[in-house]
Amino acid sequence: VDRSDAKLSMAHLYVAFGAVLLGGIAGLLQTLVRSGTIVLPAGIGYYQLLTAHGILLALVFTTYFIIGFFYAGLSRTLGKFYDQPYRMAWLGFVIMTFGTVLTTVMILLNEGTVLYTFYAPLKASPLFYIGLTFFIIGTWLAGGAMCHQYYICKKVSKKKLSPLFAFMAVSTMVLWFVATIGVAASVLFQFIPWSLGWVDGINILLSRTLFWYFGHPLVYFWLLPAYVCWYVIIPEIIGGKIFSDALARLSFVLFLLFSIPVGFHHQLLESGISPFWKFLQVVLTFMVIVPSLMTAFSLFATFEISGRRKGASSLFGWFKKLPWKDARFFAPMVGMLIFIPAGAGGIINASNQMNQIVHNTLWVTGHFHLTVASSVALTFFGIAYWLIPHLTGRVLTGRMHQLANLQTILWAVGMFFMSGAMHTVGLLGAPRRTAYTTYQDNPDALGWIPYEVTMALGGSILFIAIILLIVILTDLAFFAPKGKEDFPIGTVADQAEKTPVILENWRLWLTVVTILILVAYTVPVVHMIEHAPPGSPGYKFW
Ligand code: HAS
Repeated sequence: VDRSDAKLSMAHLYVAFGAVLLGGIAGLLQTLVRSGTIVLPAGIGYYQLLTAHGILLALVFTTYFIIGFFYAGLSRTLGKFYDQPYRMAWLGFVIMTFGTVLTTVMILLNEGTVLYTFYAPLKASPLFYIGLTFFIIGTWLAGGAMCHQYYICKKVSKKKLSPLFAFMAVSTMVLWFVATIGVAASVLFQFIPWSLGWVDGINILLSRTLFWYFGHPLVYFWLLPAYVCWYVIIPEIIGGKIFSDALARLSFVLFLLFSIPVGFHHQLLESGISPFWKFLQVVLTFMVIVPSLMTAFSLFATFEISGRRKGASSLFGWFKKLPWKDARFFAPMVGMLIFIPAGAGGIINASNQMNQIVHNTLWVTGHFHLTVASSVALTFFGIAYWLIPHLTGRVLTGRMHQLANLQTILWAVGMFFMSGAMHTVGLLGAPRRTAYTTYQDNPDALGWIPYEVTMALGGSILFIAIILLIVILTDLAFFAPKGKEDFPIGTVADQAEKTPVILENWRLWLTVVTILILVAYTVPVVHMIEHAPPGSPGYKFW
């Protein structure tokens, strides 16, 4: 990666891992409060910590990491950034960071205690929403910079297909553009005027719908960069080949098409949306499972083929040929393994009848700690172990491989206790997003406490893992021996079929996604606007 592009990428990674540390502290405290282990000093509230934890980890860490990783990967596969996109990228960084600081300060001042979903009628200071607006504008500039770079390079090279990494990064950012339209509309036209007192009500159902129009593709915005690593980088690390370029691209196209018109699966218990539209979006949710199954198939194929090339002959002999001691492989691999039960949990959530049992319970919190906080986070850590030394001109030594593997094990063990207890106690009815309470010593609620203590135990192990992570990454950025760490990019297997050019036809895919969104959302949204009950608190449009 070019040196100036490396600086750009590193700036994002510093903010990302700074957010991990702060968000991790908030997470540890909140799990101790929830189990009744400690009482917070100085008037700090449980929900304030929960908001900080959610925003710093689910939004700030992920977004900065993804953008930093993509800049580095684009520089590696397309070449040094041209001047204009480069300047746009830095401007995006400044605007995003201004928004992040503003929103975080509001949360710390207890002026933005509205959780990461900022559901109305919870109301924050206008500055909280203005900070979020700057954050989103900054990400649009980042996405714009990547698309611009991609466009110029494609024009210069005159090739119909771009490198797989670049295609995947651009598809992820296109997904982000389409998804953020919903949240931007809600923040600009509903929350800011309402929090400034310009209007005295807000259409709650519409605001939640616009949030989930964004909120579900948001989870694939987190997942797809992990898939970039699994598809493009892992094959090179294990000494194998990418199973199929066409299959990988098709799975990204399917994510673009099906991840947006499915937000209602977060609102299955929300009144005011007709069962027909919920049904339609549940069907589309089952469509968005397909590209993950394709990914699982492709990964197993890559592992098996490479293992057999190395001499494995028995049915599962290839398993032993994988480089288990290599931290660049081990962390993402543990993430992949965790994604098997995590994905199964998602399918349970998406099934209408089962959703009635798990919705708003700690089960859902358990689900997203396995998906985003394990499969995705571990993959991002695995990337950071080679990306940071690559960008700072240092090397990942054997000792650091061992420490990084210990970090992965600690993370998996902590998450086993925390997420396992969350899933179980969720099925026993424990609600999510609740501070410590025994509900006046209700026997059911008293029965939840041992699980909450187990969650706190898992949370404490995870916190130790975060400290270890920060130690490793600080070493890799500033103290590790100087040298050249590789940026692994896989090559496609010789027997893979030729990639059809149609897979990179953006006009076509954007038209299809627009149609799907219009079909899934137009009628219910019009209904929400027309039938907002007059006079109910908070039910005034805009
Ligand atoms: Fe989810 C709620 C449905 C995936 C994140 N989800 C959430 C929330 C978050 C979240 C944050 O339908 C809570 C939001 C809130 O605050 O309220 N989710 C799904 C479905 C999937 C899914 C169907 N979720 C994710 C991912 C996330 C994420 C990914 C983050 C990154 N989710 C739901 C629903 C709700 C929900 C409902 C609402 C619940 C409610 O009522 O509130 C699917 O995409 C999952 C498909 C995945 C698979 C797994 C494929 C496995 C692979 C690994 C292969 C492993 C290999 C290794 C090859 C089918 C690819 C083998 C190697 C060897 C050596 C053996």
